[in-house]
Formats: sequence, C-alpha cells, structure tokens
Amino acid sequence: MDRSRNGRAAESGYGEGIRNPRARQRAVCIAAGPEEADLSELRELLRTAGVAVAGELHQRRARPDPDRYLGKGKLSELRRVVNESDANLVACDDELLPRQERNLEQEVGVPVIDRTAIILDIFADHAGSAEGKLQVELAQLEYNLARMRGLWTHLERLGGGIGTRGPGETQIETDRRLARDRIAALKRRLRRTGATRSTMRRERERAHLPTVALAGYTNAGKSTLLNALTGADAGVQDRLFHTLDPMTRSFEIAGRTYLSTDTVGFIRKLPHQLVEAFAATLEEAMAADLILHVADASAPDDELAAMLAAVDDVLVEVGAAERPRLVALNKVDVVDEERRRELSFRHPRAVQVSARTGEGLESLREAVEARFLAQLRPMELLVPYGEGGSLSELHDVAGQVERQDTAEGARIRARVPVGAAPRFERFSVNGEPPA
Ligand SMILES: Nc1nc2c(ncn2[C@@H]2O[C@H](COP(=O)(O)OP(=O)(O)OP(=O)(O)O)[C@@H](O)[C@H]2O)c(=O)[nH]1
Ligand SMILES: [Mg+2]
Repeated sequence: MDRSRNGRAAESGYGEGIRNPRARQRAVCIAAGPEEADLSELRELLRTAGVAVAGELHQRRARPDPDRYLGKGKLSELRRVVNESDANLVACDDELLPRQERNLEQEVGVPVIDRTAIILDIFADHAGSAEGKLQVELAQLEYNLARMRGLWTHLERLGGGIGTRGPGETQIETDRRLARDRIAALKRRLRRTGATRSTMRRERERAHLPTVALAGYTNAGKSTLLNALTGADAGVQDRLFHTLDPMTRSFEIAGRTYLSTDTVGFIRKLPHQLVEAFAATLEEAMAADLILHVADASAPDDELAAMLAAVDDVLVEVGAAERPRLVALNKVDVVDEERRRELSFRHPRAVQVSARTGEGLESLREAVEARFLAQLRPMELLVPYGEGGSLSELHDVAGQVERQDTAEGARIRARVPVGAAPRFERFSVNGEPPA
C-alpha cells in the first residue's frame, strides 16, 4: 500500500503497528558467502516491506551449507541472536533452497524468509495495473509451487505479515494441480494483454517517434528523471520497486518529439521468476532506440559499479544487450566536486545529472539528441499544400525544419529519423536516398 497516497495511517489515528501487522515483524538478517556481505540492501528491502531489522549475522564460507545455509556453530549463534533481539523472523540475503529454508526454520524456531520472497512480497504490494498484478501473481505461484507452501497467497491475503500470507499448509498437496492450472491460465491472460500492448506499440511505431527507455537500479531516480524530462507526474518514493507499470510520456529536444518510457527497476539477484513474468513488458520497453541507464551517483564506488553491472546483466537477459545505451549518473546534487571529477574520470561517456534540481538536464538532452543525430537523414522535400497531415507529421518527427513557401508547395529541408524517412520519400527533391 502506498501510505502517502491513501493517507490512511494519518486518518485512522492508529499507530503503524496496528494498521500494518508487518510493522510488528522484527527480522534478523543473515548471509553466507566468501566475502563479508553488505546487508544494507537487504535492510532496504525489509524497510520497504515494512519489517524492522533486529540484528544481522554473517558467515564467511566458500559457499552456503547445502542443507542449512549456515554451518552448525553459526546456527546456535543465530538462535541466540534471535532470542536476545526478540526477533520473530529470519531474513536471508540469498534465495534459499526449500530444504535449507525448512531446516533453518526448524533449527531457529521462527519463520525464515529469503530475498526472493521479500522482493515478491514488495512487488505484490506495489502492483497497480491488472497486468502487473497478473505478472506478480504468476511469479509468486512459480516460487511457491516449488516450495509447496502458501499456494493461495494471491487469493487470500490474510495480512498476517510477510511470508505468512495464505491459509496454511493443509490444502497444499491437493492444490498443486489447481496451482498449475492457475499458472497456465495466467500465462494465457498475460499473452492476451501482451497482444494488446504490441498493438499499442505498432501505433507508436507508426508515429515513428524516437523512443528512449529508462532503465536502472531500483531507487536510482528513473521516475524522477521521467518527470523532469517530460513534466509527467510518475510516482516517486524513497523505497524499492515503487514503479512496476511502464509509463510512456513525450518530450521535446530542439522541437523534435521523443517518447520516453519508465518501468520497473532492477536489483542484484532479481528473482528469475519475476524476470520471466515481466519479460514481455521489459523486452518491449527495452526495445527502444536508446536505453538511458540511470544510476545513483551518490552510491560509493564499488556499489555503483555493482549496480551498473546488475542492470547490464538484466538488459542482457531481456535481449537488450545490443541496444544503444547512454548512462546518466543521477543525484549529483548530493555529490561533492572531488567525487564528480572522479566520476567523470571513471565514466567519461556518462552524463552527470540531478533529476531533483534539474542540473545537467540540458547536457543530457544534448547527449540524447547527439545519439539520434547519427540516425537522422537530411532530406529536401517539396510538400504540396494539400498534404497538411504529412506536414504536421513531419514537424513531429523532424522538429525544427527550414521552410520556404513556393507556388508548388512547401519546400522543406529537414533531418528526418531514418525510420520515418521512407514515408516522406515521395516528396523528396534531393535525388536518390543514400545507400
Ligand atoms: N538527491 C537526489 N535524490 C533524488 C534524485 N532523483 C531521485 N531522487 C530520490 O531518489 C528516490 C527514488 O526516486 P525514484 O524516481 O522513485 O526512483 P526510481 O528509479 O523510479 O525507483 P523505483 O521505481 O522504485 O525503481 C526518491 O526519494 C527521489 O526523491 C536526485 O537527482 N537527487
Ligand atoms: Mg520509479
């Protein structure tokens, strides 16, 4: 629930804890791996999910224990930390195998939830559109089916808190078949909504407007940047995965109209169930002429590098590896001069911007335009006055044009995006199109 939007917390007069049962959940975060884990992102995920963090515990080992995730000794330490901190949940930074999860729960005596389940829960909470809800439900079912638990979380939201939604274990076995049927039905429905979307895309393509997709780590400021560029009013929140549904808005650079799409953010170890469920949406959004990769420049260097790489990975997964890309290092308003210099040294081709203050947006527009200039074809046209429709279309795709009115029609010099050029070919007076 978007608290700021429904404003219920303020009106009800009840504390968060009463209105939101998850506020009473207190989790101990755990991670196991060869390097000391940075659990700040898991904390952020939990904060977004409304769960308090009561403590954390790392274990350095080559790889997690295949049966219990942690080693024997660490397990008793975990029991102690859970007791001492009065936690009622354990949150794991990795996706757990079903048996690791079961064994951990038995050993520690409180519910255990993994990174994937937390992300799925946040997505379920933030999904707004019908399609988004179907996609999240599909991902949750796939995840739950593998663990034979809480299969009907999507139908019966008991509100018992993260990881505890659903009527319990009793019906699970008998419901497996129903779950598979439901998965098949969801896939069918998603294919149908996907078909509607591609119709919409064809409409857009017919307009031949150049498209810019915003991609980036969750919370990097994609929606804020969409708003700054286009004057849209996309929702902005300091929480992870605020945006789930794509939003497309137009903006102008030098009189030429561009379309920009904001969509779901990425994260390290993005659950594959979600990537699959959102694949159609993501593929479509990322099939843009240019991908504007928005990154949070206020993050420390290693974190920034890891986030940039995580986004690149997802782009590969959704088949957008080959698309032209431009990096926008956002939030430079909170970055000092020295760090800015360092950033421009490390990322010489990136544009430093602040979607919040508007700083650097002009350079960003120029950089976007520069990418498209290479894809523009200079054309000299003679458009008869009777072709008013073509003329206004030309203005949309070509922006500023040189125009001279003659007896036969409007003589126009314009730089037309190569995709749109063929439609104006019949008015061309500058001979053969270049090969
Ligand atoms: N200081 C600063 N904060 C920013 C800037 N741009 C965005 N933010 C903040 O960063 C947070 C996330 O911004 P969003 O625009 O919602 O980020 P997003 O990438 O769309 O995030 P998701 O949709 O959740 O993936 C919000 O608190 C914004 O106010 C910026 O240029 N400077
Ligand atoms: Mg957003």
